[in-house]
Amino acid sequence: MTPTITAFARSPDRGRGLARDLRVRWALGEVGQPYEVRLVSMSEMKQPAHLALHPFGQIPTYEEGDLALFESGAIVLHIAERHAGLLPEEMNARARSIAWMFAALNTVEPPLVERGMAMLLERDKTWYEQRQPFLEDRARRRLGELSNRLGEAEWLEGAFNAGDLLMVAVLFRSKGSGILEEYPNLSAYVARGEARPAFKRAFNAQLAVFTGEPPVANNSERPLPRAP
Ligand code: GTB
Repeated sequence: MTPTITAFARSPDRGRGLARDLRVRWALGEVGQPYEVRLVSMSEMKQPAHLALHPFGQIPTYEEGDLALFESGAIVLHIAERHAGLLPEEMNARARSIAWMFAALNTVEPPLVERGMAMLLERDKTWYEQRQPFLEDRARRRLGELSNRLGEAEWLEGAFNAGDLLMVAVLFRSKGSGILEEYPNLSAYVARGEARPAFKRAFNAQLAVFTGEPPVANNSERPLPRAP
């Protein structure tokens, strides 16, 4: 059964990879699973039909038969568990890959998001100048620790897996903000993720929502018509 995901009808970043449907599209692409996309507006996301799928009125969601999921991490884990290619077979290696998935979402993403949100939304606040150095330090500490662990390795835990997919997706959102570029091995790690054909297809498909052009390299994706 072809799953359906939801994505922004008009993403504030104009489809440049910040919205979290990117990681779900990427995971589906890595395992070769075609998918449909239902685009939702900001107001539709807060209506009962969408809230039934996502209690917090957000994207992405994932529907497959009678299964409905929210939270990008849970969705990527579901995809990785149901298809070969994103988690190692050996149980200990599999557990470590899942640990990296949690690390990406619970340990690395929060300080990066907090820093980014403050830069975006709080610049005119009286506390901004005082608070920002703390947020910068927290983000740098996490990136430094991750950079030390990755070292010169290509991926975090052996071959590319769902842990790398989520970590690269998290780091990618800070690309160009200056802080990621302070860690050349992390920049190179993100570049390796971006070079994967499934990442490119996912990125192009998200961008195509904004430009209105059909996705170049993902013929399996057919945006569904919007509800009247
Ligand atoms: N923990 C959830 C997950 O991982 O799935 C978080 C989901 C989430 O944050 N969704 C955001 C959303 O629906 C879109 S991704 N927001 C609407 C709302 O909460 O009302 C975050 C995002 C997307 C695009 C930008 N941008 O373009 O600047 C910034 C952040």
